[in-house]
Order: sequence, then structure tokens, then C-alpha cells
Amino acid sequence: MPLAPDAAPNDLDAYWMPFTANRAFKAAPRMIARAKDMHYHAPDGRSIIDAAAGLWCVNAGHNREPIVQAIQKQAAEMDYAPPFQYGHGKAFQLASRIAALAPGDLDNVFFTNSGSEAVDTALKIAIAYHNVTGQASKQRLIGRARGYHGVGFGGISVGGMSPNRKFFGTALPAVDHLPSTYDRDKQAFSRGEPDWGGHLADELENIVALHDATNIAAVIVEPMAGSTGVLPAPKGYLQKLRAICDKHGLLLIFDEVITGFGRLGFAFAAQRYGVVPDMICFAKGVTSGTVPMGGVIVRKSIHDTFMKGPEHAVELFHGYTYSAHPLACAAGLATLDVYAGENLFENAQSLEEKFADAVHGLSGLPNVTDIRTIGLAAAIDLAPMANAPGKRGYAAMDEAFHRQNMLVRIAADTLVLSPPLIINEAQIGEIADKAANVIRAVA
Ligand code: PXG
Repeated sequence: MPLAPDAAPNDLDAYWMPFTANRAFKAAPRMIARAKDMHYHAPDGRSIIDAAAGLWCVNAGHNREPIVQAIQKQAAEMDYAPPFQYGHGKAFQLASRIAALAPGDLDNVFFTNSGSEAVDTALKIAIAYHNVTGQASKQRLIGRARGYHGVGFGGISVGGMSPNRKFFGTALPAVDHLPSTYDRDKQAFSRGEPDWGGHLADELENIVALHDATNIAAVIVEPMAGSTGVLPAPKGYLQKLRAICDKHGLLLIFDEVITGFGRLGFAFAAQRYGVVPDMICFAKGVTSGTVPMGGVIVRKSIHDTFMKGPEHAVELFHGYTYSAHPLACAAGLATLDVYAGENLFENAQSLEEKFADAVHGLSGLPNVTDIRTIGLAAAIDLAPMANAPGKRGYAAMDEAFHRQNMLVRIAADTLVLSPPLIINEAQIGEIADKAANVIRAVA
């Protein structure tokens, strides 16, 4: 297979890679050049199974013809349209389609370009909503330890990952964190939602008691924490959070950047749990990773609260140059068609048990200290090497890519699997076998 011209760089210096060990990468690069369906292809032609859906986003599989064609057609038809004071048809169509997939009265969609922007947007809407309703003191934001909400100042403030926060100063003031829902002693090797931990939602009552509800705007959680290694909400936890938020007039935001668009077998995790939040943040799967896009789905009553004042006046002073970008909207519409036409959310649901069986089958391998599975997401914790946290995980990623022909994500010493939703049973077996080889190789 001839090298694509951009697949063989002769200088790796200039590109400062995000969330990457730059020096280790540049010493032994993991380069990818092409992709199709379940696979990446390295510049040397090696076929590499994608066990990560890129970065939790390529839910429809790679380079799907209808999505590619929709993007090409849109680029030729209208490259860009200003989203402030002007509109184009696909933006409205996509908003309607997303709202139709969302639960309850989450009927209005605000578009962003990433999950980080979606999170900042939701937090700002929450605070602004209380302002508009005459409750300007309701400003505090509540996140959760081990939460990940992107890398904006809002997201790192409510997020609960120490390395993402500690280098970046004070960030937002007036933020509290619920405790993490993960305790290995109580939950190790759980399948799906752990039995233990639902009571941890009650900690929200303590935060309310400390600050008073009149000072709290919103609570933001991932229904399943993805980046910190697949931590599903314990049974009953999200329902309790909803009840406590209702009791005290706090808005509940689900960050579904990872769980949205089928990862847990439903359009949104909110539907898996029968809990209707006030806002849902989405990104990634909305375009199956093809064109950057994110957004927030907002309850109609919240949206309508802003629709007051003179009609010529802007109601929300917020937005991005590339909100509802035509290429992203075209990609999003085509992606939703693929999801529906191929029943991909249902496929994720029907394969959940087989996927769990395959991954939990690795529990006896060396250094495996916990395995968690839910929907088409799994995490395998490996014991860290003495005095070198993250080194075994890094070696595992390298081994997977260079020798097992598999792309995985790692979170420190945890291997994370989140394949495209087009996966079949044979490919689940292949991923589990390769993961087993990786775990043995780094023992
Ligand atoms: N919220 C959640 C729940 C996410 O998972 C973001 C917000 C931010 O999205 P953007 O599009 O701004 O990156 C994310 C992103 C990992 C990993 O290794 C996960 C994400 C990003 C990078 C790595 O699990 N999720």
C-alpha cells in the first residue's frame, strides 16, 4: 500500500500533541493513515482493529459511505454559514432530530464544536437561567470526584481529575464535588451498574446543607464516567440525584459526551436509567467523529424562560463562530440515519452481555485488579509497576498498537475498550483475545 503523502512526516517537532506523552510518541510513533469500518490502517498497510471508536466517537464505524457523501456534498454546496442572526436548513433539521431522540421535554438544542464547549455552555445556561428567573445568587456548581468534563475552565473546575486541574490555577470559584462512586473493595468485577454506592448521591444533601440551595445553580455528572476508566453510576444513584435536585431547585446536567448516541444501548444514558435531566451535553457520536460538533439539549421550560424581552434583542449572549457548521450538520444528519437504519443502539444493547462475558473472561490474567463493563464500554485495571504509575498502561497501549494490531485507550494503568457500535460477536472475541495477549505481554 503506497504511503499517503501526509502519512509519512519527516519532522515530528512542530506538532505539540494533546494529552500525549510527546517525547515517547516521537521516539516510537503510532501513526495511522486510513480507516474503514472497524479498522484503522497504519502507513505500512497494517490493519488495526479499532477497539476505542477513535476516542469514544466513531460509533457508526469509520468512513461510512453515506456520511462521507453527505460531507462532500455539503462542502460543495455551502461551505460555511454564519450562525449568529442567520440560519441554514440542516441546522434546524438536526436540532429537531436530536431533540426527538432525547427524553422528556428536552426539546431545544444549542450547538457547539466540542464536548468541552458543550459543558461550558450548559454551565453558563444554568447560571443564566437562575439570573433570568430572579435568583442571581444561585451560582455554585457541583461536579464529582473522578468526573471528566473536558478542558475548558468550566469543565476542569467541575471535573474531578487532579492532573487536569492542579497545573491550571484556581479556575472557577464556588465549585463543590460529590464523592467518586467507585470503591474497588465494594464493587470489584461488577457487570453493569454496581449494587453498592447508590447512597453516595445523598452527599448532595450535605453540600446543600453547607451552602444552602439559594446559592447552588446546578449539578453535573456523567451517567458513566468514561475518561477515568468506565465507572457506571451505581444502582439508584442517578434517580436519587434527580430527586434531591428537584427538592432543592437545582438543575441536573448529564454530561453524555461519551454515553450519548448509543454507547450504553440507548440514544442517551438518561433513557437507560429513566431519569430526565434538565440538560444533556453531547458531542463525539453526534457526527460519529467525522466533523467536530457538540451541543446541549435543554428542557423546553428552561429555553422558554429566556424567550422574553424585546423580540429584536439577543436572548442568550453565547455562541461560537462554528456553531451548527454546515459540514457538521450534514455529517450529523447522515450519522443519525446510519444509527437508525442499522439499529446500532439496539446492536449495542443486544451485544452488551456478550461483550461483558468476553471482557470479564480476562479476569484471571496477570495484574488484573478489576474489570468493569457496561453497554459497549469496558475497563481493565492493571496493577501499576512499582514506583512507576502509568508505565504498564503505556506499555500495553504500545504493545497493542505495534504488535497486536489493535488501537486502545489507556487511563493510567487501565485499558479502556469502547468499540464502534457496528461491532459483531467475532470482532468482540478478537478484541478480547488481543487484550489477553497485551496483558500477558506487559506482565
Ligand atoms: N465530557 C465528557 C464526559 C467527555 O468524555 C468531554 C466532555 C470533552 O469533549 P471534547 O470534545 O472537548 O474533547 C469529554 C471528552 C479518554 C478521553 O481517554 C475522553 C475524552 C477526551 C479525551 C480522552 O477517555 N472525552
